[in-house]
Amino acid sequence: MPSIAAVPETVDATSHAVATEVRAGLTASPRTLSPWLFYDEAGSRLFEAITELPEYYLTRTERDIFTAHADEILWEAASGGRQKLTLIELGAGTATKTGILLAAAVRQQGSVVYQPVDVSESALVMASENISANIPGVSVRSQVADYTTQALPLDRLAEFRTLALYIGSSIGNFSPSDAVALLRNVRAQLLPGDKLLVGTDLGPGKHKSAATLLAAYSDAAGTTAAFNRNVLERLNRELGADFDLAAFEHKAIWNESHSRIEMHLESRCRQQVHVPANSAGGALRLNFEAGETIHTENSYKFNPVSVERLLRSADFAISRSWQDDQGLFAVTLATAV
Ligand code: AVJ
Repeated sequence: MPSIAAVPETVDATSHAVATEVRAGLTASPRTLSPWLFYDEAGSRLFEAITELPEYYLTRTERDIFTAHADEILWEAASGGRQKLTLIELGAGTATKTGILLAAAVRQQGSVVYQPVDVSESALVMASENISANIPGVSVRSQVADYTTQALPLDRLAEFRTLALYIGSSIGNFSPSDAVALLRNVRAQLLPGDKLLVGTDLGPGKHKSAATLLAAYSDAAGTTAAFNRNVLERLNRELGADFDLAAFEHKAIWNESHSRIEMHLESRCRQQVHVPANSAGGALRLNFEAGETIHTENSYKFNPVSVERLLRSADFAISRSWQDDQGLFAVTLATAV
């Protein structure tokens, strides 16, 4: 999948990837930075804080859907309890919500093998400790890998079907064409009859306003603003750039025609920013106009039709989907065809 920027895995590869990404993105017009750049140590902590904000309904709503329907989801995934499942999770992180599904899998089949995949080894250590300590019957086999570009380290056991989890609205960071490419990569490694569970944030609807959506990305406490600006701090720290953080404003925009929230950093004034020479090339002098933005993230929002279209394009058929009462978030179970 060449269109998806690879997430680097080692320290050296990381700094080179950051340098390359930043050079390409900041000299482009309009200027962009990839969302994976958010997640250094400080950024990962800020994201955890975002998931607990009153305005950021995504994480707790998905957790509530799992709490209400985990047994049903696992039963359906096992084709009415007829199959035994192995769970693999793409971009598992610390796997805080996954425990609810794993506990249901243990109730259903006595024990379960869980394979979390993530680029962050430290997140996987936390996931593994957390799950092993709290849910007897789960055997965790974590794997450090980049699911967007690499083969999934599937540990296939005879007689077991795979249930792949791609939750948390992670798919929302990808453009529609990259999302299809990513899901096709997953599908290519599954067998017909294997299952995929996807968590998607929903666009405005009967109970959900664009204001609710926007507030989740422009919270009153300023945590999302700090998360957004942290990317500049990262470039100062890792590349020796001289971004003045106070000179960039956090902006969240609802882009209706693309059905996505966009995050930008808007230059408050005309200014010049310097990035010293590095492994990716010579020194950069970047001239920002007042009001010019760096586009740092897209977070796509779905509806039942667009989720179905996406999954079908990647050769999955929808089995069933679950939503919260307010129609904020959807969890969709699909079958590899
Ligand atoms: C981790 C991609 C699901 O898009 O809601 C949160 C990231 N950005 N607040 C999202 C994010 C700003 C988040 N995802």
